[in-house]
Amino acid sequence: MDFIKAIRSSWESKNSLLCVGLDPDFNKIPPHILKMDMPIFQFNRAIVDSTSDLVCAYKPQIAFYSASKAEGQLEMTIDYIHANHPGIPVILDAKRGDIGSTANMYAKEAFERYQADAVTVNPYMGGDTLYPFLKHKDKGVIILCRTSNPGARDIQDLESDGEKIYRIIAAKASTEWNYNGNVTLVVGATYPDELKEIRDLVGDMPLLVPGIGAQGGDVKKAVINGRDSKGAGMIINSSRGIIYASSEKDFANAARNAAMNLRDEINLYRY
Ligand code: OMP
Repeated sequence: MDFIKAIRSSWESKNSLLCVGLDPDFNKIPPHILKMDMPIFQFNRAIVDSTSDLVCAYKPQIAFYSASKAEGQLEMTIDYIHANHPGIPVILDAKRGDIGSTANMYAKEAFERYQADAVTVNPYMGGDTLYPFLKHKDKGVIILCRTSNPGARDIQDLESDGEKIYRIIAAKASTEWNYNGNVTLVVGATYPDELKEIRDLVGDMPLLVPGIGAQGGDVKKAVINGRDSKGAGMIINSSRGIIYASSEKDFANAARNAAMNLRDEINLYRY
């Protein structure tokens, strides 16, 4: 699967910019699922089966698996999505970044072990740490640019030669790092003004936009400021707001309703 092509085709065929984040937490998974074998996989499978027609992508966050020694269930989840819902890209959220030889192993982990279609990476260590990911032409490399958290300003707003760091990252990501056309940027929905600025800087490049739902980002502002020239261009993630819509037996159906509502709300502001 070519990630950028797959995401563009997903936006169109599904009429959805919604990405559901698969961040399974033992404290929030319904009790009847916790009693099963491989509860994380069972939980994810139910969420995926109930939302697959509503999403453009899924995004598992690796710490929710490795913290519970459940990497095997992460592999199973990604295999399951590819086998049963072909065409939906899976973004492995790992926020990797290290010297080249180590980054090669991180790329192998994401793309060979987990068979992810895209991975999130941290550009703090510079271009040479990104090339081991960027060289995989058919894989998406999703670079942190303006993150959704309150402390995003601490470093990303610092200036070099009068230009803010997140603007420098956006400029580099859309030119020298995008030589294979496989780059996407992370921009938090919690910073709608910066979303607009970054959209203006990078043209129609896809943006991964977390921060909707539990982090309180405003859907209307995010879509109006972040949409591309075709009313798409955004992979809008919600994790807790969808997957924990209910902690009872009806959790999968509740997740479906939450996903449908958010997809429809996003679509109100695309054009
Ligand atoms: P919810 O707040 O539950 O929707 O989850 C947000 C998800 O997006 C989590 O998996 C975060 O790790 C991730 N995320 C952010 O929240 N902010 C960012 O700036 C970047 C990410 C990410 O790279 O996905």
